[in-house]
Amino acid sequence: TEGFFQEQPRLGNQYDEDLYLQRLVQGYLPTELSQPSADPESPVALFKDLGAKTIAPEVFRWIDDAEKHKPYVEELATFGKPKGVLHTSAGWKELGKMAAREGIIQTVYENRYGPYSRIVQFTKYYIYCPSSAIYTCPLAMTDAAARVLDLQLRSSTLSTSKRPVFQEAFVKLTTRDPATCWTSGQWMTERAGGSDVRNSETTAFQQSDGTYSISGHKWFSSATDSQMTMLLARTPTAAGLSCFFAPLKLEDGSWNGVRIVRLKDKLGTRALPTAELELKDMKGYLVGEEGKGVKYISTMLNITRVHNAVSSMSFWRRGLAIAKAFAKVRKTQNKELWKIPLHLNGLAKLEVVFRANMQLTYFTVALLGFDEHGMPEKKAPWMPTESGETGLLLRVLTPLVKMITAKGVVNALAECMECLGGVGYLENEQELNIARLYRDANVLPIWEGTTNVLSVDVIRAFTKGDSLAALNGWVTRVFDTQGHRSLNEARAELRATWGDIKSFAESVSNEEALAKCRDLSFSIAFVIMGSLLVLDAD
Ligand code: MFK
Ligand code: FAD
Repeated sequence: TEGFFQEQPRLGNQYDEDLYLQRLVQGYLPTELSQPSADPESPVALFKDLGAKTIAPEVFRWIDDAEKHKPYVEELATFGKPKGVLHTSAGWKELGKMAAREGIIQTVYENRYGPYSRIVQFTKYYIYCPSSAIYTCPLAMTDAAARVLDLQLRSSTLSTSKRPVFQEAFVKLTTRDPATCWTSGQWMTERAGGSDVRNSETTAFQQSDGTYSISGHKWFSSATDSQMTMLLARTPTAAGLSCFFAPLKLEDGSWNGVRIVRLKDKLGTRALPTAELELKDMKGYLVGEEGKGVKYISTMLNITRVHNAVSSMSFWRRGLAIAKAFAKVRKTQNKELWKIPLHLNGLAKLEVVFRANMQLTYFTVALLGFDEHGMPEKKAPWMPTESGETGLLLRVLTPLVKMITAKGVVNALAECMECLGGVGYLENEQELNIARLYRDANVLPIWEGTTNVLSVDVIRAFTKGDSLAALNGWVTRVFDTQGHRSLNEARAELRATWGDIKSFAESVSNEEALAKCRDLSFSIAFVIMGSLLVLDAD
């Protein structure tokens, strides 16, 4: 009780403190949406409000509860009857209700901000995410499932029997009412493979009423407390896998042919009920065309991969926020840490790389919004010229941004931990707990496609479409923009690097490209980041 006690570092409002986020909001939203306004529903007012809520003591208590009370399965009833009830913590549930109330996903589907809906939504998601105990995992899949169902509902070929089923699910995935809202799972991975799902063993047989009976084994299911899922299974009449929608529970509340074999014991994401599942006669509904399941589920993947990128950036930012708060109060050699150039240099380097990654992330998020909601009328220099270009750029940016931000955040959080010295390695109060963020961040490069798999996807985007040509068009336009003279050297360097990358990508055999695609993808990502930073500096 005596002697020296370190002054407590404190986090401030997570929007007000995040100067680079504010710059991106100014840069990627039009003036009418990016200005502070008295309207409490204006984007900036919403960001500020969430910036305060996300660090409220009760939110940290919910995270703590969610982390300390891991999910468990009550296998049997008192007299031995199989029960299989999945229990999650009160804190986890509260974090989910908060997400619904704040419209962390719903904002996109409410479409108040037109082409900019994704920027507004993902800014909210970014502010909420580091305080979510990774509730953002089910939220990501909820968003992606809503998108798949929305596209199905817009299709004139959707059968009249499936329409009300998909409509009900879509409404529940997109409502803000915490009492009735749903989340969704996404089941692809099986024992035979997660990156390559071609040897999947789950089967689906059509029933007389048009629905399917699905049986098999799913090796990883993260959102096991969700009300529905999208999954892949094999039908007897198609070579490729098919995609299905299935509720997890039947109307009487019993499982829809699902048995939790076990919950996974994981390094992190402790609050998330990741399970291994056995399916027996699960009732499902075919999504889209039979045998084209990978294509339909790719729509999901392309949304969840953007979520993964924004999650990475939000963890990175929280790590930096904690490291900076600490540097303000911790003294060594009788000076606050931030006044020591060596320590400050370390923080500055982390901040610069963070900013480059944020640019790539916001660019991708903006294009996703344009792809879904249409191109804005007013053009800015970073924007594609038309929707075709947007789609092609987005196709290649999505795997790129997921892989590079996920790799970056793991390293960045290790650095942020070290910035706190020994305390960085401890399980601190949640406000300062980099350990939780670090544990959770390590899954970000693995799920939703590993780094290798995503770099193979970059090559797929190049060989199966015109993404390389579109990228070349965009990059060349940026280099040709007449900007500030002081940036000409950076432009010339980027142009030369891009020239090398492009001629390599165009000249190599597919086999050689596949062997080298990881380095190639990182180089491409660096050029795009550099180009965006130059545009921003102009
Ligand atoms: C908090 C953070 C948020 C995230 C939370 C997530 C929680 C965790 C959830 C999971 O981890 S879910 C499981 C995630 N699993 C993966 O990401 C799988 C990784 N593997 C791949 O991505 C493979 O590339 C893939 C399984 C898609 C490859 O399968 P195939 O059977 O070899 O696909 P193929 O034959 O190359 O392509 C089939 C069709 O899909 C083609 O179209 P066509 O039929 O028209 O020719 C492809 O062009 C198309 N396709 C494949 N990938 C695509 C795509 N289309 C668009 N975008 C893509 N990314
Ligand atoms: P493998 O595919 O066997 O990969 C092993 C190694 O081989 C990796 O390093 C990979 O990069 C490399 N590799 C694979 N293919 C290639 C290639 N073509 N070229 C070069 N290298 C290659 N899945 C779901 O479906 N739903 C979920 O909800 C879900 N939740 C998860 C939650 C957690 C916490 C975790 C850890 C995983 C979850 N997964 C989920 C599974 C996850 O998506 C897979 O683990 C991941 O896609 C990798 O698949 P795999 O484990 O089969 O590894």
